[in-house]
Amino acid sequence: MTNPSSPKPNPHIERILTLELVRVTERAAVLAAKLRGRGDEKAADQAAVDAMRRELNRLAIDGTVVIGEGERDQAPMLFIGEKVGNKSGPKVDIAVDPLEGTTLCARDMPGSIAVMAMAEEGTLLHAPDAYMHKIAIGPGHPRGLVSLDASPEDNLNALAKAKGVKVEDLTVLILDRPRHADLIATVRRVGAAVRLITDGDVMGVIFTTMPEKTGIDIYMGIGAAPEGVLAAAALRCVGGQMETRLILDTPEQLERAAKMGISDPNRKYQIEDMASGDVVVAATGVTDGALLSGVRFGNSFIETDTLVYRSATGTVRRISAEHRNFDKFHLG
Ligand code: VTB
Ligand code: MG
Ligand code: MG
Repeated sequence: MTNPSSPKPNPHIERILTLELVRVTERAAVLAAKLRGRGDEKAADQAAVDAMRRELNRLAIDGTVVIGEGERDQAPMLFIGEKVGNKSGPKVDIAVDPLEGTTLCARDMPGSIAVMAMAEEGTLLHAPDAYMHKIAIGPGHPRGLVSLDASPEDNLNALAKAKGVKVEDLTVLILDRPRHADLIATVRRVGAAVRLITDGDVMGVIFTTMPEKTGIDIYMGIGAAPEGVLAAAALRCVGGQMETRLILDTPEQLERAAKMGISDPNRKYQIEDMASGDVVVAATGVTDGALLSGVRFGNSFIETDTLVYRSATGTVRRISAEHRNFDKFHLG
């Protein structure tokens, strides 16, 4: 018999928190967007961090930042290990990138977002601030169709076959970095197209989940590890595939990673190794992008555009909001 006075805790992160997450990324996005195109990455980032922290601390959660702005000494706010929330709710892990694509925002270029994930305690990979090999595709394909251990050529052939198209019809998203020169040349030699982005690979990975809207079939290359976990959490909600491997090549990096619980530096991570539990992810556009519009400042209201993912049900919601109470944004 169940005792009605002591209900079992809900195994899923309470549904109501999904909308709370949206509020958090909306506020961060609005504050960052105020500083779009001003050439000041730091100011925009700081505005987003302040807003996100302020909103997080209002939530009925007992949260711990596991992916944040860095370690306590370098990051005054939203540092790894920082407690957030008003402690009256479930114990959760929090992963944040208050302004993903600071340079995009400072230059008012497409693709910057405010993004966060909230998960059951202990279920998000504590990724060190290091680089990571990443490969990702959207849902609807057999597990292992593409892999970090296969050559780009084999991966592209396998994906083309699975999609019933020619390799020439595929577009690969890659961060525009000198380290990717060989990869880019290989992809083009094999026949696929390459779309380069200057920053913002959380959204870049998410692009693979909606190829009909974004034109992106697969993400490849090396990006930051914290961003990898945020993207993995979103992909997990819709059944996308992603493999990653950390790049830890200095003794300091290895030591740091060990401190964060990473015993095998060469381990290949699947999505479930990065986000294993119940997770909710929200991303709000700061500047315009293929999937999210940037913040619009009108005379009577501010508009935001958010995607919010929930693993428990696989639901993706797009929340377009008109905000009329400007006071809550502390726009100054
Ligand atoms: C990416 C991207 C980020 O860093 O992870 C990238 O998502 C990788 O690092 O927006 P480098 O810039 O050092 O190559 C960003 O571009 C910046 O955080
Ligand atoms: Mg950031
Ligand atoms: Mg970032």
